Amino acid sequence: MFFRVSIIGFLQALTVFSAATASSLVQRDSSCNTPDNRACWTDGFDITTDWEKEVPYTGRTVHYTLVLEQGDIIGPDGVFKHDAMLFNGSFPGPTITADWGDYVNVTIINKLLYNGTSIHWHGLQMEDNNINDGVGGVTECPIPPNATKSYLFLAEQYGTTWYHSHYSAQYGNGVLGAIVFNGPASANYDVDLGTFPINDWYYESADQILAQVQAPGEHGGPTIPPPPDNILFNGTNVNPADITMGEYARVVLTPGLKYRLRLFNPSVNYAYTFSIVGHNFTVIATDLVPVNTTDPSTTVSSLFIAVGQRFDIIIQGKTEEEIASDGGNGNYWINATQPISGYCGNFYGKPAAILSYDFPDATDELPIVDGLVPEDLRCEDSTDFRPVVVRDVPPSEFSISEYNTLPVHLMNDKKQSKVFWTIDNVAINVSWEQPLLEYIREDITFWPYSENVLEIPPESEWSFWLIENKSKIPHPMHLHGHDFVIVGRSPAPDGPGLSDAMMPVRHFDPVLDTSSLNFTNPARRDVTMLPGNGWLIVAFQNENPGAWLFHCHIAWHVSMGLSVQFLERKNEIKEKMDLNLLVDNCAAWQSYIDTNPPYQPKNDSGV
Ligand SMILES: [Cu+2]
Repeated sequence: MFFRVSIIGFLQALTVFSAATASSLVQRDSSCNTPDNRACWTDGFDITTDWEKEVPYTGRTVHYTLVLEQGDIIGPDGVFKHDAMLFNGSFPGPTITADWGDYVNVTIINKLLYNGTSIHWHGLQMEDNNINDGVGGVTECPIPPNATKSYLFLAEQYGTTWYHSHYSAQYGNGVLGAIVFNGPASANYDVDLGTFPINDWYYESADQILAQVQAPGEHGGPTIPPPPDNILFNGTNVNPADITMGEYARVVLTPGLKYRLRLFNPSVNYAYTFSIVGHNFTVIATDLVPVNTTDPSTTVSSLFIAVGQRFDIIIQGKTEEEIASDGGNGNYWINATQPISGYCGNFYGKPAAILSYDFPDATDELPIVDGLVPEDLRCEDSTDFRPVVVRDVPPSEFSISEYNTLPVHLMNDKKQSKVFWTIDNVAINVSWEQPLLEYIREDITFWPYSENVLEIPPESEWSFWLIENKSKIPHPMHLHGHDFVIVGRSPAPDGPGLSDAMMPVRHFDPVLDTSSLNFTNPARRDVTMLPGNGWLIVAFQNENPGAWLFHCHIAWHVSMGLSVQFLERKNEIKEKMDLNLLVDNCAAWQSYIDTNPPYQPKNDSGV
């Protein structure tokens, strides 16, 4: 269910997206990728294929055009939202769908009134294609108002992900949508229910909230971000103050069938534990990484979903007899509850949607059974999932030094009266006019300290990073251009994190902690939690030339500086991609700001 809105005072965008329909070069056998054989894809390609080595090129390009407009709207719960920014007038924006091995061409038309934009394709590897990563001030200059930019990339991976603005905290105004790349799956299912985003929703604009959060709070500490005004499930929910306004999202199942649901968390701040009353479910992919379902631990009753993460799950629909024996009315609550510490999103209440069965005795009443409160997962995503395509990490290459240790601090700058998050002792602050790739294009090898660039040592095959959190607030860390493997993490605090005493400070101790690290096919994905007062070690292969952000995905935190730029295989960037493609857009951006427009100046890190 997509929520379509009318932008008050502005013309509704024309919906002009179109998907190509030409047949694939790679023909699929009719017995392949059926409900009983989802592991199969095309001749020679299946769930065991390592897409980093082989991709089933289809020779097809799928085209989308997304028009980004701005205005005040009446939101899905009936309440005015200030300065929403939406693709083609909908929240979430249109889902971009392609097959594994297709090329995807997305044209962005910026109709915002006084903001540039840059659109990032979250989780896509962008092999040798850093210039299409869509980060303003890193891989491109922003797209100025009334300008157009086309992004072109390969569906090298398959599964569920999303696209969003990477221009300050702009995606918090609604600048996001889902991406589905069809491919094989590690468990069978009958029906693909499609994407199901669950995210925080605010009546104020992201810019209004960011200004509050950047200002020091009481006693010089950070200002606690405001709680969300609502939590949307697939773009809708009832109004928490008056449930006659808006409507619950409903997922409708036929008894006995198996369903795939593609969960993702496009919040700016809110992380949650997802559960469905009376139902367990099986995880088949963590971000864009298919996971082995033969291990019983992949079937769970609840899942912690950090900001930016995706989980593809299989739900076995109950039989009519099972529904009857549950004593309910065939409707079950879908919950997105919060760890009670309040450290990974401000407390909201009991946001919910409804899973309903379509059968003769079905009613459209609300669920009767409240169900048990799911276990408090303490702001930590599970690292128990094992990728189908095994990637072992050579322990012989592992070492920790000052160079690859990245402390994360909260910093109160009294002179500026602003709070920052630093990583490696710098709060990143990029230049929209001079992205890092422009330095590379011009062969300039020095840049401001505030760019927070870390060069990957060119001789290393694997790159290891220890992130040490010097605050109680956990951070969902996201890497561009790679999936990282999670080599280790400080154990979850014993208590639910209600008091400081339950949040001991844990440093990585090479003598004591090295034995707890996992080098054998560790969990692999593109977002994972850095525990409060704890540490995280991730690793990735040094093989994708470019400038790749590694940042906290809480929109407020990355705006306040919590990001580095990994500069990888610097000397190969110019030979792998045409950096002259930067020039026209940077000239357009420069001439836009030179005209002294009614332009909203940069007031944060820029990313
Ligand atoms: Cu953060």
